[in-house]
Amino acid sequence: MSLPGLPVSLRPAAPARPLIMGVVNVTPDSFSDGGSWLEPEAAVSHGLAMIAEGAALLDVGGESTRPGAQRPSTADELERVIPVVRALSAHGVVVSVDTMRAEVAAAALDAGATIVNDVSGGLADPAMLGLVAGRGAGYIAMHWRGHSADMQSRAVYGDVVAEVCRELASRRDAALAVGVAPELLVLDPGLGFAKLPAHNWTLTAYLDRVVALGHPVLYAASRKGFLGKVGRGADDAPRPVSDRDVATAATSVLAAQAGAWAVRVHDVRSTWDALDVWEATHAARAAGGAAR
Ligand code: PMM
Repeated sequence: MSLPGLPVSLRPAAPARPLIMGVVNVTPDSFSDGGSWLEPEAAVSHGLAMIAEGAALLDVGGESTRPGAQRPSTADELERVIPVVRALSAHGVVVSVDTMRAEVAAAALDAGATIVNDVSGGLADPAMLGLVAGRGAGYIAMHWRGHSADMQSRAVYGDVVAEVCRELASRRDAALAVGVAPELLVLDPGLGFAKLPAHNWTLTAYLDRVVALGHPVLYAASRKGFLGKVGRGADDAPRPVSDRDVATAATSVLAAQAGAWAVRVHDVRSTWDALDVWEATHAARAAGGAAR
């Protein structure tokens, strides 16, 4: 098993175009698309459409982590996620399962997922890291300070970049200590999780510091609240979730510039085009002004 786009021996010194991870939320209540893809058939066809648009992998989740969200039961999460993971994997899609529960992760790996995306970085379920290590799966460890019900009360930082990097490094150490393969470990600063808008902007501005921790980095700003506060609407109201994909695509370019491995987005098309712009510009710059 190696992470898509990144056999470790090929880890680029200069930024390469990030992969696009398409979001498949099989939940009734996610902030961005809750309820849209609750039926397995709808979730699968939405996922396949994102692959056709250029997504390299799909992240399937059955638990909403919006601020204040209540957790589903394990049984509900399994029922939502597993049929979708199985069907997408059968289509040959690289699937990550977005879960904090080792039991759900194990069932998803059995159903064909190859990566576990754990927004708690192993803090929510003590069995998670051992499971991932034992199965040789890819692992995305996100910066997290507690469950969604009260996480925003933990959005207190002196130096958000230094603290997120330090706390992520400690999750990295915990994962490596139980045997998660270093080349399969991805780090994610966790925008919106115990973060105020200013924290999200600062982490975006200094994403290269997270990259400097030495692991592939996932950047996941798509449609999040801080992106609703930019842009020009007819009034001063925040942009609705459905109108944040242009801002999201702009952040994908910033993530590319910082050297992210992948961006996790809901709208693949707009990020694809934005990354085409970044890639063409990057290639022209690398050519040293030698265009004829
Ligand atoms: N955000 C959400 C869900 N899963 N996973 C990772 N690794 N990083 C994130 O920032 C992240 C995540 C919440 O967004 P959604 O409701 O649109 O899925």
